Amino acid sequence: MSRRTLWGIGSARAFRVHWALQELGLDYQTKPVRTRTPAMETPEFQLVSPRKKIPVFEDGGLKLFESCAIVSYLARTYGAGDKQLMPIDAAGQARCDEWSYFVATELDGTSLYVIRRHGDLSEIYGESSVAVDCAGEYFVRQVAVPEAEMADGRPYLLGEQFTMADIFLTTCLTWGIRYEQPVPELLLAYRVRMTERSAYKSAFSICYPDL
Ligand SMILES: N[C@@H](CCC(=O)N[C@@H](CS)C(=O)NCC(=O)O)C(=O)O
Repeated sequence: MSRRTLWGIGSARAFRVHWALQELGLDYQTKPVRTRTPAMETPEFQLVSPRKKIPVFEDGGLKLFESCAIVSYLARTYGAGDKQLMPIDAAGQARCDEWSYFVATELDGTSLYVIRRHGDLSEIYGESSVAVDCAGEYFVRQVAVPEAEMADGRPYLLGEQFTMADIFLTTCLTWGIRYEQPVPELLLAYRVRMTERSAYKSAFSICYPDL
């Protein structure tokens, strides 16, 4: 049995961790807990995740929440040889963090999750078409930032190297498409390239077994 366990399937945040694990070639076991299902109510899950959120990742005695922090941990702990999810130099790592935080805060937290909270989850968080519309407008403005960065034709967000920032950006682009947000052509093509990676496909089949 692996020392690593990932709790969570069927969500973009959980998918980030599955994808990172696959990119790094790490073995792990998956606990197929989906959000807002009875699997979240079991004593077993509530012991692991009192905040009732996925993903949760366990590595031996270490337990981590927050998809981006988990992926960052994996990158820093297990990146080696040709399996790296961030640059090895300090400046490159700072740039990678910069883009990762940008995507996590500006695209995920401030745009897409606001649309979700006050749209699909309005029964819990309150219905607000104003919040949904404003968050959509904000998404359009913010997604233009990585579009401008990649206008020089670079294959990845940081340039020539695939990093965890690509994992975060790709998951937010997929989410944006699902929410019928206007994603720029350049980023649509980039997203298709990312989804062709074999690690992406392996992660997808684990995280979305019904699709
Ligand atoms: N910022 C967290 C968000 C975690 C999160 O909200 N997960 C959702 C599924 S994508 C969840 O478990 N929601 C259950 C709930 O809020 O009740 C992360 O990136 O891991």
